[in-house]
Amino acid sequence: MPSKVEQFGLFINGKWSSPANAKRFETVNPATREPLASFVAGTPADVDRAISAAHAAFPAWRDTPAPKRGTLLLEAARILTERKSAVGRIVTQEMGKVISEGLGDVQESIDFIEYMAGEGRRLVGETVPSELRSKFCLTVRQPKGVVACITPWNFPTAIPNWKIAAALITGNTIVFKPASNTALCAAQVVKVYESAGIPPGVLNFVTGSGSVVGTALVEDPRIRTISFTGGVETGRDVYVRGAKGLKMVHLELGGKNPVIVMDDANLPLALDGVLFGAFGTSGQRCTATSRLILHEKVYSQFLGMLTDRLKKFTVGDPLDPKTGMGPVASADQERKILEYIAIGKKEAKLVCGGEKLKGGIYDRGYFLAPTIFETRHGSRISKEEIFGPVLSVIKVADYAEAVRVANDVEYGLSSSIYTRDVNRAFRAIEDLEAGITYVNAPTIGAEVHLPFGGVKNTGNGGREVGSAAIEEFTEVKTVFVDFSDKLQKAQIDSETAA
Ligand code: UN1
Repeated sequence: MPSKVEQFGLFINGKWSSPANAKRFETVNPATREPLASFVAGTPADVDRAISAAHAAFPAWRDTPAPKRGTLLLEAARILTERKSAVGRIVTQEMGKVISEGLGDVQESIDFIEYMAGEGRRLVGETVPSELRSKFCLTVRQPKGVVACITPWNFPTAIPNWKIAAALITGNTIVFKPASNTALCAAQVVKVYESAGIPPGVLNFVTGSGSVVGTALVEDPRIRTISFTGGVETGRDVYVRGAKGLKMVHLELGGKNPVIVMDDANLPLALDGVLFGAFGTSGQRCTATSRLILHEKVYSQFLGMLTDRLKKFTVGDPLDPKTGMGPVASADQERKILEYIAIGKKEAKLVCGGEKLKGGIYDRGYFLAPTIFETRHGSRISKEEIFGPVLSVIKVADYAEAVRVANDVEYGLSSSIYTRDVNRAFRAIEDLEAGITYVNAPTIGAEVHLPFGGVKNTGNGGREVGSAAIEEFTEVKTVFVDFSDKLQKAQIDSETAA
């Protein structure tokens, strides 16, 4: 039966079109299970056409002055600002995060596009003295060529824009493959750049599965850089495949982010932070607070405060501004999280939640109760990434134990400490093994003009957004200009250059 939802094609070389006899898939509202839009399940041939278009568009885009590329980005930011409420609503409908966060996702996109537009007038290199006379030494930044941006569903406009805006300002052309379950959000991103006047072939959009579209992209020799955000297993596979072609692979993967609440913390402040960090976006942020490491002196008191507040916490329609938490993003997510909850029930003490919600609107969507376990460090739920609204609470005797527990996981993305002791706060900044540390704030909410990324299995050492975005998408060229009109030999003539 033909579906009534809007049918999207692929966006290749400046045109939306559907290949003949294309297989299709639909995205679904996780709060209602209603279909939202239909997309092409791309094939290796589609990927090939997209890469060819990007390849052909590259020389002219590379040679467009960066400030002019910046003007296009500013226009994209302006258009997205105009569309903010409509796109924010689509984010909430397709991904399930509450509407304030859906709008926040779009605002994060706008902020970053504007920031990158300004980079068009910077893209700074280095200028350093030469060891010889009449000689300049400097560096310039050049684009990498055709880049692949492979993005997740949890920040379905922001993370695509983190990659696209940075790749564009630096002069690269792009093939963009979004997560399948938030393809409508991704299509909104593409439409913004289309409306801003992006030249044909500079940004291409291919929907479809990771195993087909993702693999074809990662293995094509014309792609020199891959920027991937997603799960650890897929990330490792992308890295290995990319390595064979000696590609640069940027990875942003999982987290098991701790909040440490010390005995001298402002407890009401910490309570707000832990709730937002653990249950914002239904816990489906790479930066979500999944571990609460509580000092024993405030353990019972704080746990009591947390459970009291959770009784008033509303789970429901994410479009209703009063809702605290929406559904999880998909049936697949619901299944995986429930599996972890079952593990938790065996190895830990359930404090609250721990179930799929039933009755009324809950029966139509993927609604889980916000869940808290008291557990010991070392249990599976305290160490493995769950990516859902599940918080593990771990009791510690002192700061040293808190840091030991915080660091003893395979990930290192975000981290936080609540304390009023300034020395301890700075000590924690040094001690916590993570790419991001917050003091007296939750583990979520990074701003886009600072680098984002993590240590250990969170990635392979790269950072994105902030100034790091420029590193991600450029090659550095070192330039020596000798205006002495004679052969000067570095290392050899330099001793006598005086
Ligand atoms: C993510 O979870 O993958 O810092 C991104 C934050 C957001 C971005 C999260 N600005 O929570």
